[in-house]
Amino acid sequence: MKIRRLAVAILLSAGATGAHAQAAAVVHPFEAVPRLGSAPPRNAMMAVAETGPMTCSPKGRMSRNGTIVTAELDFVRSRFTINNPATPGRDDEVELRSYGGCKSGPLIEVAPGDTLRVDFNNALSAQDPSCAPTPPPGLGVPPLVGCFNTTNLHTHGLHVSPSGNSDNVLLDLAPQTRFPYEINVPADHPSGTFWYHAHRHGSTAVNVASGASGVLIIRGERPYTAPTKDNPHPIADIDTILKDRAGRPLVERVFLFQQIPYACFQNDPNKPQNDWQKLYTVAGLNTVDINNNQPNNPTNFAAWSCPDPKKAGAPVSPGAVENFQLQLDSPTIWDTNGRFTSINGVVQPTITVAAGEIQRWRFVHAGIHDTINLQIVRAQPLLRGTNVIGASALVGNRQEQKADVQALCAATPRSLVPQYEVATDGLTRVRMNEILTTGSGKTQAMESNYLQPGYRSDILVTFPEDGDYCVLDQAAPPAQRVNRKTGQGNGGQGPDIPQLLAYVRVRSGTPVTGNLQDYVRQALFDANPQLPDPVRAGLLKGDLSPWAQFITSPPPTPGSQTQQAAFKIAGGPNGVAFTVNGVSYDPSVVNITRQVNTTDEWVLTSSGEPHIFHIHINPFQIVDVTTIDPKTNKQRSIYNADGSCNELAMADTNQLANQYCGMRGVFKDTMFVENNFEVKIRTTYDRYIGEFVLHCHILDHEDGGMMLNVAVVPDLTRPGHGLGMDHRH
Ligand SMILES: [Cu+2]
Repeated sequence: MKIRRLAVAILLSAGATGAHAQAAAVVHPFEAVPRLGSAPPRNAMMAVAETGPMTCSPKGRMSRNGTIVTAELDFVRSRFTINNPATPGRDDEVELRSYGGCKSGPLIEVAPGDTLRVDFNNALSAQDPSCAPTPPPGLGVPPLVGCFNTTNLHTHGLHVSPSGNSDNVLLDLAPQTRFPYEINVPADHPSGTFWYHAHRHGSTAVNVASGASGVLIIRGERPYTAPTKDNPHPIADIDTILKDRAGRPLVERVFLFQQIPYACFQNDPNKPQNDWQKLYTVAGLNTVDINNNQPNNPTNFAAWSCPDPKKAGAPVSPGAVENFQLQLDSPTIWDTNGRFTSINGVVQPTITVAAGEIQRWRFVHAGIHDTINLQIVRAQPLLRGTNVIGASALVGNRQEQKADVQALCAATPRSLVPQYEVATDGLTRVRMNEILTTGSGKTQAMESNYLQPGYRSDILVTFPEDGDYCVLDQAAPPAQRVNRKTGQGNGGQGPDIPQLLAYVRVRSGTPVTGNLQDYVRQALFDANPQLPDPVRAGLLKGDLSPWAQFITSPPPTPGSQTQQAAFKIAGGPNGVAFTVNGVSYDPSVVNITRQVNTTDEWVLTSSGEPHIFHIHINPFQIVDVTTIDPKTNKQRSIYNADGSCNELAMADTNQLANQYCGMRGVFKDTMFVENNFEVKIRTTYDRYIGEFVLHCHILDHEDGGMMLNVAVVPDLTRPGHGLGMDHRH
């Protein structure tokens, strides 16, 4: 094996000084997401401490008065550092828009029935060149994009009012403005993993790319109760059964995945406004726009760097996200810029777990553009007992780590550690979903936890024995990548090379010798003797339906019309147009009006390249996914009658299983829509009246116009839709 830039080489020369010692990799422990100076917990479940140090104390406090939780959230430009394996020992200084001044927004934790008041303070500067009638060219601002210091707050996945000062993304909160959000989380709200992020049209991508996101947990303690005639499916929280045999809640870890495309610029010190046009790369300054199509310019595809300001001989800005076109608006920029996905603000953190311990990991994909194919893999041993994974010590940028990651973290049916998914997009599943190897022979394929921007996934994970493990972002199959030079290709299904997201060191504990799935199911069974026998026995079969709030969507309301969301990047008068159903976003137009407390079927499609459907306020059930059957040239379901994937789904697979497998019947709020596939969903516009949006969750697409306004009204058949008059006329 070629060992280049491998930390083992450095470790073997331990004791060396000077350059070697400087280049030695640094171990970065897993950090918990930041917490605000905290409120006393409302219930015992909330007292579960997350493991891991917390190095940043965000500005602001969280307080509780009965069921009213108040969180101060400051949106500020602040300086901090992000570790970068390409320059081990010298962290990158960044200056980003963030919540509370930390790398990730603070954890907000409430219970069903709470009122969440967010005392939101947009502390960004009112001097905002991106908001000028003609923004400076260095900001690379296309039509519909700009006003990066204007913002708002979205509670992604919550079933709450979209209006007024609740989850209202039609607001523009100007810089230097305070705004009192009040979000009433109904008492019958599902518990689960949700998140919050900036969502003002035009600045969403820049804000979220800067790190303006945080985790929002709704923690429930409603125990299982038997069904009654009046209440055939009482609400119960999965939190109440995720315990160990001693009755203690499972240790949980929150993973906020961020993909911050910061770059360091050589700004002219004599200019009052920075120009954000000359970006440092390892191949020199990139002074051209990547979209200006100069494929022969090597700096277009070179990893970005942040030179040591003391040695650069020219100004070096802190890492920033300011130039929309150069930093965000390219289908391959995340593959080429060399930046790493961070977890709670840390690149390649090290997690330590005991063998046999079952933990609950809550994944939140808060990146703006790129898929994470999350796999957990047993690391290959190396060099007579020495193991770079054990040393948490890969150095170099992503391209430079490629060979080592491929060798050390090779995913095979034997090395893959299963993930037992209990909730998708925060919503407890009817059945536990085992993410593992599927099929056999020619159709054998390894699954991953396919995290698209906006997705959440709660898994139970356990490590069978001592050793070292990799948390990987697995590469997409070649046919499903974008060509990094031309930007052409199917795309959207993952990185071009695998990336190591985190190290896991498994030490001590009790090894698991038998089948892991049986072990996890048996552990839940053993931990919950209070349950009635048949319910408890269901745990041995992976049946989570007593704790799943949504089992099946009602059928479409008689007379309802099938709705559609068809995503397409089309040619337009100003170049490209980002469209849904043929139109780009117009804030003054309501595109779709539906009636409250009715159910519709929707058909979701993408053409040209994949997009990601997200609709606010109400979750939806995935009823079916179809694709063209080459034999008949007609759309046909990719699912067998039992919900497993048929040969149509497996047809284009040789490494990663089709990500739609395991999704039939699942409730979600964000859904990948692959070109050449049709996704059928059902949704009920439950309870809440008002205007909200659907959009592509590739956030530069959203800013570019891939969004529609949806209004839910009392009665479609009455004057003014039951509101007496139509205020738009
Ligand atoms: Cu899109």
